[in-house]
Amino acid sequence: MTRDIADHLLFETSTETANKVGGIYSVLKSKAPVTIKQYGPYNYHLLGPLNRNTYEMEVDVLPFDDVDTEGDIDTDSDSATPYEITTIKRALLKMQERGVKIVYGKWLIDGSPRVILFDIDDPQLNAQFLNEWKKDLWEKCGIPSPENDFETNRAIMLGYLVSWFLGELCYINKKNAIVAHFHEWLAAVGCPVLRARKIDCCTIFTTHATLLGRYLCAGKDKDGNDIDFYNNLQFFDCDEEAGKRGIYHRYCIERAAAHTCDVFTTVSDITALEAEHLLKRKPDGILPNGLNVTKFQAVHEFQNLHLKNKLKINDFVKGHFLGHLDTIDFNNILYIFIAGRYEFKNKGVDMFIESLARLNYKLQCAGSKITVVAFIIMPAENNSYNLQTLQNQAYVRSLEAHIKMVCTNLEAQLLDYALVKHSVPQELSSILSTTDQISLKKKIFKISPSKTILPSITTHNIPSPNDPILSTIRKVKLFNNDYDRVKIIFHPEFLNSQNPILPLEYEEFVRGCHLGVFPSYYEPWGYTPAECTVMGIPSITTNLSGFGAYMEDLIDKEQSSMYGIYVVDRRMKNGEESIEQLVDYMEDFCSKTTRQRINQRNRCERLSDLLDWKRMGLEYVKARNLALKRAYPDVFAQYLQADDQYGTGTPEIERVYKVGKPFSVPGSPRASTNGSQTVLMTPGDLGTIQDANYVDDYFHLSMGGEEEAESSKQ
Ligand code: U2F
Ligand code: UDP
Ligand code: G6P
Repeated sequence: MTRDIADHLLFETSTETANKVGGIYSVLKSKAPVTIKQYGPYNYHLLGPLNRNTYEMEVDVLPFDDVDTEGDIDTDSDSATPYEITTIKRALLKMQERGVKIVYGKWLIDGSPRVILFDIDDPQLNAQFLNEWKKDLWEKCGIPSPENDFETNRAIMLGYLVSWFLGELCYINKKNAIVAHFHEWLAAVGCPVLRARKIDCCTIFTTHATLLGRYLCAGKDKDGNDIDFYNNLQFFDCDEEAGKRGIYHRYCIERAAAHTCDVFTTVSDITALEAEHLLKRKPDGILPNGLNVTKFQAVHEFQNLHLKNKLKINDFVKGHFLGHLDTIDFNNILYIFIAGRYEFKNKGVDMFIESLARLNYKLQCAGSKITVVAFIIMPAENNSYNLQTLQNQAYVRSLEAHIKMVCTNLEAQLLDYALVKHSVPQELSSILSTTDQISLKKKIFKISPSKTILPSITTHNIPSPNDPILSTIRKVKLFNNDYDRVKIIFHPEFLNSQNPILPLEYEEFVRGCHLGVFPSYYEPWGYTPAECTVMGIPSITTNLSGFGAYMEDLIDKEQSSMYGIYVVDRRMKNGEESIEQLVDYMEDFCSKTTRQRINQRNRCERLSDLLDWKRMGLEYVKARNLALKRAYPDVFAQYLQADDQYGTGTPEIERVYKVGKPFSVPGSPRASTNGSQTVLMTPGDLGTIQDANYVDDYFHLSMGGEEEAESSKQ
């Protein structure tokens, strides 16, 4: 059947549609404005499971029973309800008739994309369909699913509901081609099911990490040693490894999706390499994660925001280190942090703590006057704030309020003194009333805690005696002693402005800090350092993170530290060498003057455009084109011939996308893969979406040793 590929409909499916869980929520939400710009309000929909507790805060619900269910549909685009929307609503109504509960509406985010949320937890629906669908998945696709894996059951429910919907839609809508894009295995059951049912649509599967990769990286081998993941990628017996970890059936879903989709992609080269070995299909290209840069853009204001938020962090530090403030110089203080999900080894927290201990030693030996306060912001099990933290903050806040009150009295008394005596008072006591003196003394006396109690390492009570972060801090003896130049604070919860001790949104906190440190071992992309960059805050990442490798490719090595992008080599160096490099970077950062830090922040913020969806989104456009080309090769070829007036081999469906402003290559960030040639490229040219991905080398990703270096010289 001939469908209109230029006027196609796009459906993106994810468990994080209008449902904040993890990084994919950030991808979909920040990408929405550029996708809507390309598709308009009617051709783009996001699908996902209904979160009954939160959807009302996320979605402006719209009716879908306001269309006729019978008769011809008006294809005139000017009609009250566009053809696309009428066909979608009819498909939803068909499902509703059979008992499926659906929420249709606009996601309350920039771009307002339309969402379709299926109530996959509805007990009645589960009773009616789950077993039937599990049986079907086994019979048609050979994918097993155990009785009580709740997460897999939900994935199956979502996959079958999405397939059902797209099947209905294909039957009702004969005009538009349909592109179905699935994110992560949890949302990807639809891929094999649509293929098995031969539904007339094309599919894309993007994996944001592989299941097995995450498990293997975080785990130990049979002798209790850390697994050397990247050097053994090609040797893992995937079925066996998945089986040992009890995730065989989940792995089957992921692998089936990778093999049955028309276009298979990941978020970075490093994950592409991993997927090739663990899922046994070489991805067709990379869809790197962008950011909605305008959201963060503060133009020249970002420097002021840094200062404003730093002062708020100062307030917290004054409370936290109460009784020890004589050892901290607030003109010589640096705030560094690590943040994200608590994956001790994968996020490189082990390396972070070890390098902090070494930095502490180096700063002490050098007699440095600097105090580095290192924050670890990672959600961990806790029993709320500890008493010391709350008390200290309360003392400082109450003293602050009292001093404000005394100062108001002081103003009047100073005026009287100046008028009467025609001079400046030599002693504060000559203008401070006795009552104020006594009350102030009482306050100060109350808040002089014992010097012998060290400032707490954590802000909360952490019940686990074996918490990996605390155990490692104990091991390296970073106890916040007065003589320590590096202090450490573990905040086992994400931040928000209602926080009683550090009342800042995460974004404000980042702006107030000096350096983000993310020495990840397993990080398919890594939003945290990217967010730092667009806020003009320097960061340290690794070449094992998608973001780090991406930036390493765009900025000359010698210049990247000047831009505040430090990339630790965890790929070719051993652990010890990587830690030393990390320490060197931090030491280098500590030696900077205020002026140098201001300059570095300016340069860093200038890199924002490299991370904007306006640029990154082009890869999504290419992936969709490739999917359409593979599904409808003849239509695509005709289209290409008719439309290729520029001789670029690119049909109009790609060119309709307009990049907001021209991408001009800045001073350092370069547009070549080895520094020798300069070509204008889009992000995915690093591993660009290709029709046939036959090349042996992993795009530009250097995993080889000297041999590779030699060949690149020739
Ligand atoms: C991959 O990340 P994931 O989506 O697998 O990671 P998650 O744990 O699902 O995501 C972390 C997110 O959790 C959010 C927080 C992050 O966006 O905002 N969050 C929260 O705000 N509050 C909570 O209580 C708990 C979580 C991959 F590993 C990354 O490298 C990629 O960047 C990402 C996107 O491609 O996919
Ligand atoms: N983050 C947050 N609050 C915090 C700390 C972190 O919302 O207190 C967010 C941060 O903005 C980023 C995400 O957590 O978007 C971490 O994403 P990343 O891609 O770095 O890693 P993931 O957790 O997805 O593997
Ligand atoms: C921003 C402000 C400056 C301030 C500086 C402090 O740039 O605009 O007024 O001096 O921050 O920088 P620092 O790196 O020392 O926190």
